[in-house]
Amino acid sequence: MAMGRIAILIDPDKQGPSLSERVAKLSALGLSPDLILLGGSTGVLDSETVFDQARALGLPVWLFPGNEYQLSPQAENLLLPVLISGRNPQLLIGKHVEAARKIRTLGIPVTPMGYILIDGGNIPSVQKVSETEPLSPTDVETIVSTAIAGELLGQQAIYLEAGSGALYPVPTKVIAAVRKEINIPLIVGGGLRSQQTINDALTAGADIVVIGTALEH
Ligand code: 1GP
Repeated sequence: MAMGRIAILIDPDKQGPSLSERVAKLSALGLSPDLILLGGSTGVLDSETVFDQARALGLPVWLFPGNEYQLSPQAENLLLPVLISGRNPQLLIGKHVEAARKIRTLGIPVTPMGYILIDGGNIPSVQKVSETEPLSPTDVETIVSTAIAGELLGQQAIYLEAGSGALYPVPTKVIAAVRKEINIPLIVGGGLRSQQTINDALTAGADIVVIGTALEH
């Protein structure tokens, strides 16, 4: 299997199986998790259960917040997304200003992350909530240029997102093209459901693949 890390995404807005049940589902695909991502387009983090469950399994939890109500000082890291594929000023700087002091008081490491939404064949909640248009997966040039711009602007990771529940994951061709041009970690998620698609994303150059929906049902 290709090198890379597997992240289980837990959406605070959705009821779902326990973390150990998700780990068992993942293991049925022949995979084991390296970390937990906690966050979603909407919703509020109203329970600390995930942290307890993750700790019991020895897994770090990284926040991947869709809003300032999904923050917790208990996490090991905060991926601070900047929606660089879109042109909504609120998601480029506005929300960050609103949450800045709260984030600082958490006292946990922050990784600024260029977040690039790519059409996955349906309309995911991130598209509705962000009111931005995804990039076309065939427009590799724009996707790569967006990732490079993110790196030049100081982002410390790039997330290629097909959207939760995407019909089609980010094509391996896109992952490979971005990987070739950036020198920061590459995270890929959205629509990854099978061992094959997960391994393909890792082989194409993803450092971390994110699996949410496939382990929720
Ligand atoms: C969403 O990329 C993640 O941010 C996960 O997507 O739910 O389709 O696995 P899925």
